Formats: sequence, structure tokens, C-alpha cells
Amino acid sequence: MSISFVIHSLEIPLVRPFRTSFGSQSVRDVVLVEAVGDWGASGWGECVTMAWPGYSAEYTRGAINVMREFLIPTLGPLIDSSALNSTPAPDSVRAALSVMQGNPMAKSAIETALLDLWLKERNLSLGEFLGVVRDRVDCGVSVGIPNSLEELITEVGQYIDEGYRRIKLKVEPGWDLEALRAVRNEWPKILLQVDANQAYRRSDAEHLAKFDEFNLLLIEQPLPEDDILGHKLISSVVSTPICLDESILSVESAEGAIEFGATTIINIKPGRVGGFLNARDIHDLCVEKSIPVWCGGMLETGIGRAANIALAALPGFTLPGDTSASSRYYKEDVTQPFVLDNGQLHVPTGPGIGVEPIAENLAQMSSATQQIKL
Ligand code: SMG
Ligand code: MG
Repeated sequence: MSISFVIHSLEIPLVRPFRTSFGSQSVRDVVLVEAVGDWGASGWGECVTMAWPGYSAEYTRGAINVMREFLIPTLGPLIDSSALNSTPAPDSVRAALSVMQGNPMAKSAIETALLDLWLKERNLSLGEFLGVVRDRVDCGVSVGIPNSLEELITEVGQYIDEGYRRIKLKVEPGWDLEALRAVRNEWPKILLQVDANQAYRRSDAEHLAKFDEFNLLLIEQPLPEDDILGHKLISSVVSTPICLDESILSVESAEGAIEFGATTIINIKPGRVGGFLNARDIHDLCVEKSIPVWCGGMLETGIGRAANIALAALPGFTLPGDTSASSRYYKEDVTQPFVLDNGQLHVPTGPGIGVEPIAENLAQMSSATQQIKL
């Protein structure tokens, strides 16, 4: 048998610019990986890199390069040795990719495309495979850094009216206490949290302690990714729970951060941890350690979103995720849009990730397509 891969590069305008402590974007450059089986079916995965290495070291052009030159070729022997009309098992794909270091977002996209194909062969949904315990998930929304407090209040008000169950404000030095005060004055009771994307330093501990008066669910990734000790120090000064995002790259790093006392809540993103198998393993660890988790987002199209929603329906995902409706990001999605239903999204039930790109939208959004034959 053979499987070939197609890397689709897309450009989709965002409904509004999204600014974080590490930069701003108004167009999402999306990479979709398609695994094409020679029996006609395709599996899909989304590579969640940004165009530049601001969120993490990975970035889109580098991810495409590593997929083409190393990750896809390294799967050749595994795919060749698979039985006729059969996609290699998810565990064997993870093991084969693990001989290469780093690049979790690129690995996740390839692993998910093959997982989607493997599940379709078995007529199983990703949700069934992962072991979901609910058919819809609570949704939050991540609010970028706007130009003014007025804009902030308008945007948050719109999301609350749409039914989002939790608001997350992006913060950075110079855009934090005032923004929090403005939102809390307007909505004293909403579930509210912040995300700094590594913008503070250990010396900001006393400043971060001032966030405590706003009754936040959590402070996400205040310090640099590798500053595990710093996060522990901060949590001895700040009462609001510290939640790690960028620092958690594997089951081992999650266990280390939990045991060390650097985090009491974890944001799980399949792309950041190298795929859905690792994401599920981190979830299982956190359930065992009584650490609440929630599903992060990377401005995914419907392809990545569908799979994230299945993950978010596992039992340990007890906090609303950054799993927003398609309309939060895009006027038009590459799949059928995900629509908020009373602050929730429905877990897809079809085979595999449960969604496919709409051919017309894919063609219209596509900026480049690369075929990779093994
Ligand atoms: O998908 O709704 C989304 C974005 C959520 O804030 C979000 N993601 O650090 O959690 C995070 C950021 C990373 C992407 S920012 C461009
Ligand atoms: Mg984050």
C-alpha cells in the first residue's frame, strides 16, 4: 500500500487583528496536512504554527520544511510495512516520529492526518477513540490586546452576548490592571482569566500579586517557557492559580512542573505537545494528580477545532477551553462552521475528526500546495 501527503498552505483573514504580548496578526497562515490513502480516502491534520517564532520556537515555513525533509520521509518504512489498505497504528506513528527532536506542531499535524485516516478505516470517531464523556463542551474566548479600553469593553460585551462561558484577556506589562479593572467593573461575576504569553519576569511577582483582587480563574504562562523555578516563586507570592501553557511540552514536563509546584492548572494544546496521543496522556496524568485541564487554541480552522473539541470532551477538561466558534476567527471557515449553541460546541460524531474541508473554500483560500510521495 502507499500513502502520499499533500501540504496545503492557506491564508485566511481574521475577523479582527489578534494582538498578544508577542505580536499581532490579521491573516492566519494555515497549514493543513492531508494523508491520501491509495484506496481513495484522505485524513486531515492542522499544523498550528504561527508565521514567526513568537509563541514558541516553531514557525510555519520551518514546520513545512521539517515535515517535507525529515518527518514524512522518516515514516516511509512504517507505511511500506503496513498491511494492504491499512494505515499504520497511531502508536507506531508517534514512535516513528519521536526519533526526531522537537517540532511538536509539525509532528502533531502529520500524526493527526494519519490518525484521521486510520479512524475512518475503522468507522470510529476521534471522540470514541479518545474516550469522551460528553457530547458538547463549554467554550471560552480569548480576547487580544485592543487599542483602547472602550474597544475592549465592546469586544468582551459582544462575546458575552454571544454566550461565551469564560473570557480570557491577553495581558502584557502596561496592559493589565486597568484592563482587568474595566472588565470586572462591568461584569463582576463572569469567569475571567488572563494570558501573558511569557511577557513578565520573576521581578514582577509583586505586580502580578495585584491581579489577585480581580478574582481570576488563573494566570496563564506569566514567565518564559523555560523558567519553571520562576513560576514556582511567583505562585508563592500570588494567590491566583498559575496555569502553564508554553512550558508544558510532554507528559514528563507536565509531571515535573506539577510535582515541583510550578503549576496547578494546565492548558493542553495537541499541537504544542506533539499530537492527540500525548495530549491524552497529559490529560490522564492530570486526572491522576487532580490537576484541572482545559483545551487551548491556536486560531485553528474547523479542521483543528473539530479535533480539539473531541479532546475537550474528556473527563479532566473541567474548565472552558479556547474552543470558540468559527465566527470568532473567520468570516468563512474551511469546513462547515462551528456554531456556538448556548455557550457550547457539539463534539463531532462522524468518522475520524468528523469534518472535511469544503473543496471550494480550500481552493479559494489556498496559496500553495505541495505533494510529497514516499
Ligand atoms: O484559538 O482562540 C484561539 C486562540 C487562543 O489565546 C489563544 N492562544 O497562548 O493560548 C495562547 C494563544 C496562542 C496563540 S496566539 C496567536
Ligand atoms: Mg496561552
